[in-house]
Amino acid sequence: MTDERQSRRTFLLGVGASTAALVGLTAGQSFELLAPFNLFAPRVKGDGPQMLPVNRTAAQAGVVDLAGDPSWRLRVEGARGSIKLSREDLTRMPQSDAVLPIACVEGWSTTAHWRGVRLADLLVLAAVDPDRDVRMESLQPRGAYRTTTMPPHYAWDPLTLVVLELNGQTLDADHGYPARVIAPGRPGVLQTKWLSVIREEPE
Ligand SMILES: Nc1nc2c(c(=O)[nH]1)N[C@H]1C(S)=C(S)[C@@H](COP(=O)(O)O)O[C@H]1N2
Ligand SMILES: [Mo]
Repeated sequence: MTDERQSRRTFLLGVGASTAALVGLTAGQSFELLAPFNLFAPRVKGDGPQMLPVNRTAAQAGVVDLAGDPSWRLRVEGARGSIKLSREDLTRMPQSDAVLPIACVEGWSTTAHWRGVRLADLLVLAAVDPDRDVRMESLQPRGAYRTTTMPPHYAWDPLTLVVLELNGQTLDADHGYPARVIAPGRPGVLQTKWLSVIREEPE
């Protein structure tokens, strides 16, 4: 690698973009080098808070007050009962990392470093049936993307996270604070932000 390329990559990864770990995780991925030449993309890596484009902001979704409310709880419902977890409860659980893209149909895809609680761990806590679909609901009062239904294959994937941190920082309001989902191999539209309820779908 030439010095010029090396410095460009270092620049792209961002001065405040934390950690040697992130550099290590993304090293060798060609999109880092191609991004600056993709002049016609509506959004490119680096746009938006935490180096990730925003599809719909918290204000546009009408969730600013609910998302910032300290009495927020994530409800996880199984057939036999439900649990409620504060953000602090979630941060005290074992945390996992995943490097996964958001791929939006609007024409951008950006890989990011996600950290949070494995969805599978929450499903176990609420005794969710591993054969059932899982439904995620957002704090967002209306709009096509406020809920998603996730088949068990994705829900129990160890890389599927209820995300609390993005690129080394507390998840930004526009990216889904207090918590959002990220799952491998799902279109961006299904990566629900501002989670409120996760529940086992009835038969
Ligand atoms: N609640 C909610 N979640 C949502 C959306 C939304 O409008 N509302 N947009 C989706 C779409 S289309 C995309 S591409 C991703 C974008 O996530 P980001 O804004 O954090 O990059 O969020 C998804 N999750
Ligand atoms: Mo999207």
